[in-house]
Amino acid sequence: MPAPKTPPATPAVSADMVNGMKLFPGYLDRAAAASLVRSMASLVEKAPFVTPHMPRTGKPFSVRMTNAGSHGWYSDRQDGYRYQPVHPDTGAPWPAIPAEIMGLWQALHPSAPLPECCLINYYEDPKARMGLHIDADEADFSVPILSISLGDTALFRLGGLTRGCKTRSVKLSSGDIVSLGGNARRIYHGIDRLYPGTSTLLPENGFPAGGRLNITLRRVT
Ligand code: MD3
Ligand code: FE
Repeated sequence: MPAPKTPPATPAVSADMVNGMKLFPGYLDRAAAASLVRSMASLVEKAPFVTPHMPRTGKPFSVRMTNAGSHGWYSDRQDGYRYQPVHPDTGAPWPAIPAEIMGLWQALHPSAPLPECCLINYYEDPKARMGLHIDADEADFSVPILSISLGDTALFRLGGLTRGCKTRSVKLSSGDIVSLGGNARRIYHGIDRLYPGTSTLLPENGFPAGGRLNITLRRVT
């Protein structure tokens, strides 16, 4: 998939929604999105999806996850949220971040240090969701996060810097990319629900029909 070499002068629609959140609706066309799904399918052969669990309570996430890169995010009851260099079940280092994904980072975040984590969230269950949280396990909040949505549309909720802040909702569809820098990097956010049947991107190479993949790229250290 040929990623653009330079950031688009005028992003598809970039609304600077909250300070530092830029949405690029439909940044990936169908062919580019399908290519990413295929590269996720081959990654999952080396690093199968795992179910994270909440610290202390041990409640399972409804979303399954895997990673690429030197630092993979995981959580279990015993040791809680963390980045670790190896897959929790296989003990093998996470696979390298695919070149086409690195290309998207370089196109959209040209002056940022390279990402060390490519976290893949798989919403296979149509009821899968992700509660309101902040991403706080990274050392440097000045580096933006990049998020790529593939498959069924999801309802993304964004709040403010504290849990009690007002929230608003945005739908994220297949091929949409969101960059989260500045204040947006620190906001509460989550996925309230999926809209099953809104995308025909899946099935594709090894993935069953339906569901949603979200890829986030992060600098960890
Ligand atoms: C705002 N993932 O993996 S992507 C996550 O769709 C996560 O799977 C959601 O929240 C998903 O942590 C939302 C958009 C996103 C990603 C990271 C953020 C928004 C963010 C980090 C800080 C602020
Ligand atoms: Fe998050």
